[in-house]
Amino acid sequence: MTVIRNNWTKQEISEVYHTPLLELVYRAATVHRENNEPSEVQVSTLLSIKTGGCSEDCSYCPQAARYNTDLEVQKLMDLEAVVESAKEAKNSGSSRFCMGAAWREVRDNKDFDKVLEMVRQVNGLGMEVCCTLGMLTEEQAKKLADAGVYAYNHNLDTSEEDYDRIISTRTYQDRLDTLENVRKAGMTVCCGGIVGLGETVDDRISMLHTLSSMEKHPESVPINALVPVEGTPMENQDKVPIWDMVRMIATARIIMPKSVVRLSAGRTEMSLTDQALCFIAGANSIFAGDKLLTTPNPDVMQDHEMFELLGLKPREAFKDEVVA
Ligand code: SAM
Ligand code: DTB
Ligand code: SF4
Repeated sequence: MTVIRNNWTKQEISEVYHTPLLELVYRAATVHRENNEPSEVQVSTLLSIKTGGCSEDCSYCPQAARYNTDLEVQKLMDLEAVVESAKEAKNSGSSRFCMGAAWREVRDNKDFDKVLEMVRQVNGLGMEVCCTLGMLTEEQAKKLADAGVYAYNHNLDTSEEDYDRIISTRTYQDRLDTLENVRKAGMTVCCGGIVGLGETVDDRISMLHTLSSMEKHPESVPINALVPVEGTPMENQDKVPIWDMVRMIATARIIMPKSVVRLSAGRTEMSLTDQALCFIAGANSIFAGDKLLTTPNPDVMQDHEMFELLGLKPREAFKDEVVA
């Protein structure tokens, strides 16, 4: 049985990351088989419940108010429309429903109360409810947990050293504090980052080091390939080579053997073969649905066909209730 370690050094992670590619994939696939059911893939659907107009300056994000992106700002959605959307997601095979808001942080107001009601109702459908609403206080985290939030997504995005280049309106420590509040409230943690922001390989290793050094590994680790959006400072970034995604996923799988590693944003730019390689390397989750938050994602039928072709099956909800 694989031992779960929280003391991986940067040097060790770097050695894993730089292993010759096929050897790395083989090793990750082995760790994956020892710790997870390799044909099971967790399927999550995202919904942007409040879109655009965000005060932050995250340089990759189409929802930041300060960038001139072609995005229609929308106020918080109505409860009924959100529940309807969750039902559709469930019917198309998703076990997790993730509600995202373009907020810097949660404020204690009517909108938050409305989100809490959304959480209660989606939870009532028997889905794992996930939220990503920005920074949280301990009290707000508790309220979300009490309403039935199963997972909270809050990404590190890049390394601590690289953070200021990407975002200036909050600190890395702010991020870690929210993650701590999420843990204290008893929600599971969904935390990962983005590849393709112009970071160095050392930044990637440093981010993986922060994740794997957490007292408890995040239950979900989303690995996003940057979706370059016109109008953002990252609009001209080169496409992430598939080999970099494979290395990130394989390394995450080896150092966090039991976490769900999500092949997140960027799948529209990947072939089925590319995605298959990511699943072999230990990815065991995707976002399904024609849209991520604001950018396109492969359509549901295409993903059904991919699952059929590769012999993958969607994982049922709450399978990991007992986390090691
Ligand atoms: N506002 C909240 C926050 O920042 O935590 C929640 C929503 S925010 C859009 C969630 C995450 O989406 C970001 O942390 C980032 O990792 C990811 N993301 C945003 N724009 C992206 C892009 N263009 N490409 C890839 N990932 C992106
Ligand atoms: C995560 O790691 N990726 C998702 C989710 N968590 C919230 C968001 C991806 C967003 C991609 C850009 C967009 O669609 O706006
Ligand atoms: Fe706002 Fe989140 Fe986008 Fe940053 S990533 S600009 S906090 S919506």
